[in-house]
This record gives sequence, structure tokens and C-alpha cells, in this order.
Amino acid sequence: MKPELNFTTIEQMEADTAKLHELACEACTETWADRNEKQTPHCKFGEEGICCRICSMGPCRITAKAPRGICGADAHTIAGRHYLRMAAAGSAAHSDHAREIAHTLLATKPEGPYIIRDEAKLKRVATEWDIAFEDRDVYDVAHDVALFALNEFGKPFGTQVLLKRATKERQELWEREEIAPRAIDREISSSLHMSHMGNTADAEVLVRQSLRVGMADGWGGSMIGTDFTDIMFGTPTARDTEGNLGVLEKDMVNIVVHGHDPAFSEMVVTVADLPELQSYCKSKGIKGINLVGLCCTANEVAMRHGVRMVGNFLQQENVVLTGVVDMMCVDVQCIFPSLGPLTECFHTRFVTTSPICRIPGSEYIKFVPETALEQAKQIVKDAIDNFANRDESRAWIPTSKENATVGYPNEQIIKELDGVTNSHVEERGSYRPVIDAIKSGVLRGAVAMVGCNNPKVRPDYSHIEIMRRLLEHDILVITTGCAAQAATKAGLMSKAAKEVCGDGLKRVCTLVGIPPILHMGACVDISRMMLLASDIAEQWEVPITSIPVVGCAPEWMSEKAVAIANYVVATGIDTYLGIEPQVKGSEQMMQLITEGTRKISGAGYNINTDPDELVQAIIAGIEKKRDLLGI
Ligand code: SF4
Ligand code: MSK
Repeated sequence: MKPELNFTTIEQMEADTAKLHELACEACTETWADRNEKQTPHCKFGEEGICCRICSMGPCRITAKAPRGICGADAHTIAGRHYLRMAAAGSAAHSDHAREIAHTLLATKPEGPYIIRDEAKLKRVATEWDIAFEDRDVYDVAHDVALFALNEFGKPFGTQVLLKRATKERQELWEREEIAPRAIDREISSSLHMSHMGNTADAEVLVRQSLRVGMADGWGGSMIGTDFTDIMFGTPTARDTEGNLGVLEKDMVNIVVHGHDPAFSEMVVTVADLPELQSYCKSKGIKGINLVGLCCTANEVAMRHGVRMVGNFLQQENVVLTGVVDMMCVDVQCIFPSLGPLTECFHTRFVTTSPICRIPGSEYIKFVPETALEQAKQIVKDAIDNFANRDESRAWIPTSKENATVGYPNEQIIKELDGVTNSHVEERGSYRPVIDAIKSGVLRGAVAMVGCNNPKVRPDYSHIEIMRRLLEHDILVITTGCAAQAATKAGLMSKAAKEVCGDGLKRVCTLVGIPPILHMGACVDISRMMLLASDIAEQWEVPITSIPVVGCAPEWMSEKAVAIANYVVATGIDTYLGIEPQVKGSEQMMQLITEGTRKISGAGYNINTDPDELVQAIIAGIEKKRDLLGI
């Protein structure tokens, strides 16, 4: 019998949400839950991916009576084209974020505001790309590295340079199967071209291109974005923090940073600590500044600074509904347009900062590297000034919050493993201790839990329930994105969570001093997971498809998730989905994404909307891989 730990339960989280939603009603505004009710049941044609509106002869909907659109496209073509377009949009989002980061790297200079913090990583990347490092000014190197990466977006010939980080087996397979991505922009635009009216109608070809455009993200844009973020803001290290709505403070100025691009949030973190702003805050009789993160920005700033995480995707309205948020400032991706009208019902200032994400009801401050520091100062000052406008009678902060230890990129995992390696026997700087623990059965395997939350299922429940069951089965969990925050809210990312684990995983956590769920970052950092799995396969000397490591996105919602799922599968890692991709109206597409890709990359999706059945399938999948390895 496992000890009952006093972690926040899903029921407590739901009670907090219900109370906040009541407050929304009192404020005469609405939430995602109200809109979800009005949108349910969803349009069947849209849900099954068999409504086409890519030309003005349509829209065409597939039914038994009308099995083809006006041009003759059938359900398989329509669902396949839609699926490819989702993957392309996801790849575009991650990769455009990465392009911005590359431009920020190009703008680094010794006097700031953007500087180089991880020279060792810069040197590693420069060396990998044959860019001279020794005896050169570090900023000259950084600019050459940035320009080299920017070329990866549009180069006319060749494939992505970072594919060379994969195992030889994968590199050869990607070439042979013609899914090695060329320039990032080329794959995105080819995907739109192929799915344009009158082009590719063969679903198998559309799925193959989905893998390729996904790869342009995972082994292109996202990987560049992650590396450059580490170079400028520091490779994360393990640190303690807290998460959930209880991190908001009644007596302090609450500033929420939300989105994905750390070039923005890092500046706000930097200035919030400046003595001039701290004393300005005190001069107003306010206790201090409480900066918190939301969605993937939360992951970025928690991993590098220990900034507390106020919540994940479906909590973005909840934080405003507490009535104590003085400033909500956002950059790109996963921002609800509802924040415009919602913040108008409260005193909260809502600031958008990117031309990529303009929202009615927000104040727009175009964030640029040259003036970033001053702009961030202005945002913090505005938040301080806005504190006085708070209506205390409408303030209610739930008390729920949990401890978490975050910040386990690949470098940190290796460092922790080195700490327990007996240097006489084991090689240092490798994943060998993990491989040995998996081989001996102390650990059964590992699952990468990723993705958003989604009202199509009970939000956060699937994440938390699946993670708990995996831990009980001695399966190590690595996590990113909003899944990481679901784990945090449930206490599962704290070191104390080892008590809910099976004996083997508990032993590993005690020995190494880690939590059983390792936080690897934002959704763009799933590229770290690809390198982790590749390096484990290489050091184990087996194909990546053999290792008992799988991916799981039980509550995914965004197009980025479609791009991610495609590059994870192309990398040879089975992926378990708790939300159905919108292709169900085509049997051929369902077959292609669950089985067909196995013939190409050796991996595919396993889809099940019941979290209980999904976790059983994951455990069975891991055990099957163990059997095949004879361990
Ligand atoms: Fe209809 Fe074909 Fe046009 Fe799609 S491309 S809207 S199926 S005519
Ligand atoms: S923020 S993509 S809801 S993980 Fe990356 Fe969360 Fe999903 Fe957005």
C-alpha cells in the first residue's frame, strides 16, 4: 500500500476552476467552459476531417450520398491534405519562433541586453558547423552561428544540418525514405503546395510529407530554437519552484508572462529584479513584485530562474478571474483571444508584444531587441501603477500550489547520473546508468509526456492519472509543455513524489536525488527528448525503435502537436494519443497514421481516448519492447 501523500487532487483543482468560473459569471463574462458547451457537439465533418474548403468550388463535405468533392477528391485526400496542413502550420509556428531566436542571437552584444551566457554550448554548436571558435571574439562567433542557422530556413540545396546528431541508422533511413527535411521553409511551403487544390491526392504521399515537415521542426527549427535559447539565457539546471494558482500573491504586484518566446520573458525577469523597480514598487507602499509564468513561458523561466508557474493552457482565463493579476503580457502561441474581452472586465492590463500575435482588447507594444530592456521596464512599471486599480472585493486566490524541482535538460540528466557513477567501473558523461537500470528491470522504460490540455477530455486528469500509473510501474517520465505543469500541480514533479513510485523507480530517485518526473522544458524542447532517445539508442547499440521509450500526448490540441507527433514517429518512437487526430472520416488515413508509418519509420500512433486504456497500452507497448530485446 503506497502512503497517501497530501498532494493537490484533481477534484481540488476542479473545485478551484468551478469557483473561478462562477466569478466569471458574476462579472458577466464567459470562459472556455461556457464556449465549449455551446460548441458541443462539434461539427461531425470537421471532427472527422472530411470537410474541404481549400477552393471556392467548395466547401465540399463527404457523405454516403456524396463520396467525392466537386473536383473528385475523396475522404482520404481531404483528410490527408488537412492533416498535412496542420503539421505544416505546427512546424511553421515552432520554426518561426526559432527564427526569431536566431535573429536575437544575431543581435547579441557584450553590452546587452542580449548576451552570451553559455559559451561552452556556443563552442559545441560552432564546432559542429565548422565555424572557427578559438582566438575569436565570442560575439563574432555567435553572429556567424546565427547566420548559419538562418540559412537552414531557406537554403536551396541539401538537408537539415542537425540530422547529423541522429543515429546513423536513422540518417540512412530518412535519406532512403526521402523524408530527410530540406530547408525548413521549403518543407512548409512544399506541404502547402502539395495540399493545394489540384495537387497530391494520394493519402500515403500526404502522410509521408507530414513526417518530413514534422522533421523540419523537430530536427530543424525546434532544435535550433532550443540550442540558441540555452546559449543566450543559459542551459537550465535543476532548481526548486512552485506551481498552480496559489503562487499569486494578494499583497504583491502580480505580473504574468505567457506564451513561448523567451527573448521577451527573459527581459521581464531581468528587470523585475532591478533595484530601481523594486524601490518604485516600495514607494507605492506595495510589498513587492511577483512575476509568474503561464504555459510554455512558465517552463522557460522556471527552468532558468525558478520563477513560479501559475498554470497551464486552460488556466489562462482562471488567472485573470482571480482579480489580482495586474499585468498579463504575452508573446506568441496558445494565447486565447478571449483574454481581450476578459481583461476588460477586470483591472488587468493585457499587453501583446509580437506582430505575430495581435489581439483585439490588448495594448500592443512591439518588442524589439534594441529597446527590449526599456520596454520590459515600462511593462513592469505599468503593472506597479495598475496595482492601485485592483478591486479587493473581487479578489480570490485559490490556495492550491505544490513544490516542484525543474530543469533537467540532457546536460543536467548526465550531470546527475555522473554524481552516482562509480568512476572505477562506469564511464562518465553517458546515459549508461539509466540503460543498465532499464536492462536490469529496476526501471521498465521511459515515457515522454507532452502536450496541452483539452476540454475534449477531463482537463489535466489524463495527464495526472497516466503519469501516476507509469510511476507505479517503475517507468520514468520525462515531460515538457503543459503536461509538465499538470505534473507540477499534482505534486508529481517534486522529489517527495518518489513515494508514489514503484520500488525500482523510488530507488533510482533516492540514489540520484531526482524527482520521478524530469522536466525538460517547453514544447519546443521536445527536440531535447529526440537527442536523449538517440543517444540512449547509440550507447545501447540498438536501433532507436527497440528501446523501451515512447511518447504520449493525452490531451494535445495544437497544430504544433501534430508537427511534433510526426517528428517523434519519424524518429522511430511510438506515440500514444488521447485525442483523435481529425482524420477519422478516412479509414485509409487512420490506417496510415497508426500502421502505415511503421513501414516507413518503424513507429506509429496508438490512439485511445480512455486514459485508463491508454496507459495500459503504453505499459504493454513498453513490455513488448523489453521482450523483443530479451530483457
Ligand atoms: Fe471541393 Fe475539391 Fe475544392 Fe476541396 S478542392 S473544396 S473537395 S472542389
Ligand atoms: S503551451 S502548445 S498548450 S503544451 Fe506550449 Fe501548452 Fe500545448 Fe501550448
